[in-house]
Amino acid sequence: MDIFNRKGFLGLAMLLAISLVLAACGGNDDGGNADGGEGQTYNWKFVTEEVEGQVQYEYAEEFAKRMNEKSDGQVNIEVYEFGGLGSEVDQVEQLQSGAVEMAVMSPGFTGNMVKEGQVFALHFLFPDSVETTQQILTESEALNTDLREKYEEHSISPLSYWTEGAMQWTSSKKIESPEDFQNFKMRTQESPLILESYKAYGADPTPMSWSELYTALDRGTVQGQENPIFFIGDASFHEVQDYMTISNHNNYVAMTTVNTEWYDGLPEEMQTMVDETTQEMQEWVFEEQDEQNQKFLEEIKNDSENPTEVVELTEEQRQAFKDKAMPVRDFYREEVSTVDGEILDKLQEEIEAATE
Ligand code: 6CS
Repeated sequence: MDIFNRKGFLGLAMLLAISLVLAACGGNDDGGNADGGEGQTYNWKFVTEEVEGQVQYEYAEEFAKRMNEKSDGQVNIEVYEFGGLGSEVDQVEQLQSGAVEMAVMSPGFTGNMVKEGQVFALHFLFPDSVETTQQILTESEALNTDLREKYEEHSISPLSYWTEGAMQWTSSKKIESPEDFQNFKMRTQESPLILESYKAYGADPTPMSWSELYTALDRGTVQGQENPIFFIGDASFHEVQDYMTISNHNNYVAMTTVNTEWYDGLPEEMQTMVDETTQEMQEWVFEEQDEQNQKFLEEIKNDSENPTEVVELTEEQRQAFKDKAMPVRDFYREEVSTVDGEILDKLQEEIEAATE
């Protein structure tokens, strides 16, 4: 499914959709925080960084369905798939301005603003078990209290953090050791620390929106990228790559976010309903990503028209990457963090406690 190859069409669709949304925002809408009386209806916009069928989009649809049912039809959430409202970074701005009330957001697109949020860029920080990672993301005080406060300084409230699965590398040449990354043109998201993590392996990282990635891989503008398996398969990146290294070097973390001022102004019962639904969705999204990641691994392996060699790393090979990745944590503490690495320290303690 390579919808983003049709760039001209996408650009036009983006402009049209942005104008429609902005027009809607200009009206006297019942976006949410009126008095909350009987009969009050709520129409919210929920934007995602993925398209129909992919985990974030399906998450938002399920969230919308549950809120509508619980509120007996009072809450109507319109879900926007990626592309309709601009780039991932445009979407961050739309949430901050209140043009949309809710967004699934990846910390990889907020790193220039919320420095601490770059903690998710650190390789080999979370445990190998995706299930334990999800448990940590759900329960962590470092993330759900301390990091949340950092985001709220920018009008973004992360109500939850969840994994879309372990990330793997796809590439046009075989990647088995940090040496294979020498001068390798790697596509990444925007956060400076993601770039730093790849520079630590010797690679030459380039930030880019995923809407341009298929074409960039196809043309060799970049030689590789990282993502969970479901995303690699659904976006067809494997069609234009020769290898997929099962590196499990990091988990893809997404956040369910709301505009802080809008959320604070919601009637109490609506806020509670949003919070409860967000918590319920943690289990739902774990199952969803797990199912999709397993399904697409089989599809990629069985796609004989577009063969991809799946490279399994030995523990020794993974260790070589870990050795290069560890100094990036000091870089985070000393050069990135505004609180001397306190959030990372606390998170590491929580990870240790969860994996003991
Ligand atoms: O690689 C990316 O940028 C995209 N990957 C995922 C799994 N979700 C959305 C994001 O923009």
